[in-house]
Parts: sequence; C-alpha cells; structure tokens
Amino acid sequence: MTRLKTEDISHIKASLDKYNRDLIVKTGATLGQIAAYAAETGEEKVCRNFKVAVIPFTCGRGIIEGFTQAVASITGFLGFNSFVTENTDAGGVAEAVEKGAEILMMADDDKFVAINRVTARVSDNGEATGRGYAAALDLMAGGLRNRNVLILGAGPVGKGAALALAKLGAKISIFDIKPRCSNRLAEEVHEKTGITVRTEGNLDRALLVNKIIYDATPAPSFIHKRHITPDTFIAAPGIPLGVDSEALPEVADRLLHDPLEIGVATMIYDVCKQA
Ligand code: PYL
Repeated sequence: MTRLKTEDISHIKASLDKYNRDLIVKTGATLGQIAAYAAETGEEKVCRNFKVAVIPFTCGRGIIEGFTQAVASITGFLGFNSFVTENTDAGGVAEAVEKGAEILMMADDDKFVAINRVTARVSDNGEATGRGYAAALDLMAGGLRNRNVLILGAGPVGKGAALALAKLGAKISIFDIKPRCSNRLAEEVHEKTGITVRTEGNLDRALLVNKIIYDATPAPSFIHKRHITPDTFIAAPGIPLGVDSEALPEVADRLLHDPLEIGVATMIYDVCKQA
C-alpha cells in the first residue's frame, strides 16, 4: 500500500458532493450504496447513532497532514457524527473513549483499521478497499458474473478484491510482478471459495486481452492507450494511478479511482451495520 501524501487527500472534503455525483453517473449508486453493497447490508441497516473518532498516530513515518481530517470528512459525509481527536496515539484513544466514541479509526504505517468498541467488529482498510471496489466495479460494468476480470497485484487490496470478485461470480485471472504471489493468491482463493483462478505471466498480453481490469498495484502509468477499448472498465483504488495520461481520456468515464473514499466508506459500514 503506497503511503499517501497530503496533496493526495487535501481535496477530499471539498469534493465529496461532486465525487458522489460522479459515482452515481458511473455506477448508478452513491458512495453509501456502494459501501452497503460491499458490506452486504442495506443503507437502512447501518446504525448512524455510533460516534466516530479518528485518531492521529505519530509512530513510524508519522502523521500525514490532513489524513485523519479526510477520513472524518468521509464518515461525516455518510451521516456519522465524526471528529478527529486533539490528542494522538494512546492519548487519542483515551480521548475518543472519554468522549463517547463507539467507533475508533486509526492508521500506522502498515494498518488502517476501524474498530467498533461495542460490537468488537473490526475492518481493515486494505481488505475493505478491495471489496468496496469490487462492488463498485460490479455495478459500473453491469454485473461481473461469468465475465473475465484481470486483477493486477496480489497484495492486501488484490486479495480483498479476488475474494469479493469470486463471490460475485467473476472469472478471475491474476498478475503479480512476483509469480509466486499470483500463485499463492490463486491457491488461497481456491481454498476459500472453491473457484479456480488463472494466473497471468505476461502483463502486456493480459492487458490487451482483458476488458475488465482491477489495478491493485502501487505502480504508476503502466496502462497505456493501446490497452484501452470502448469496452474497457478499470477499478483503480489508491495512489498512484496505473492508467497513464494518454490512456486516461479514453477510459475516464469507465474508471473508478480515489485515494480513500470507497475504502473508508466500506470500513465504516462494515463496523456499523446491524448484525
Ligand atoms: C491508509 C492509506 C491508504 C493508502 N495508503 C495508506 C497510507 O498512507 N498509510 C499510512 C497512513 C499513516 C497515517 C498517519 C496519521 O496521520 O495518523 N499515521
């Protein structure tokens, strides 16, 4: 998971309304409806009485200016009473509990989690992002059952995507720059779902053959104009964007891409949905 920069997220709060309208045009669903679909619940079954605290963590490479504020703006946009704690780290956790927050959200360099203190539900950003984008791609492409989907990247997001896409009935192939990682993910998907997943060895060929592409890699600008056709759909969670600047105009209206929104929305619905 590439570490976000302030400039990747500083626009989020001001652009959530436009981002949501863009999602409706592309998928027919709002950010909340996509999160509900990914969390396998209904918007009406998500408890918005829970208070959300987002806690800055200074460990490792430290605070990303604007990160906790961006997260709180997304959960606030979805109707949750949300705040960023004044204190960081352990002090921030204590402050969150003292201020009556049931939902705690925090990120160090390796993990970004949402925790429901009341129900003990936990959601991890990597897996939730993978599942949230799979749900959005299913809606944007008009259903993925029995359709070929190429997953690029066998990390936490790619794994979340593969398991979610298998559940949606897609015919999955996986490419990772390390073939052993592709093979390991294919084995894990088969063990957990019984579905056989193909592995791809040649990236360029895979991009030319597949029309539905899920870019779960941290690589920039490797999807080129020659890979794009009018039937191409791309899900591209996170930063940087794998689609290069020449290809972007060719697929912009069939591309899902954001630094945080769908992942955070899926996380908060995961931990606030009624049993
Ligand atoms: C969770 C994001 C999604 C993509 N990359 C992940 C990332 O940037 N992780 C690091 C987050 C650090 C946050 C910092 C703070 O401001 O609290 N500890």
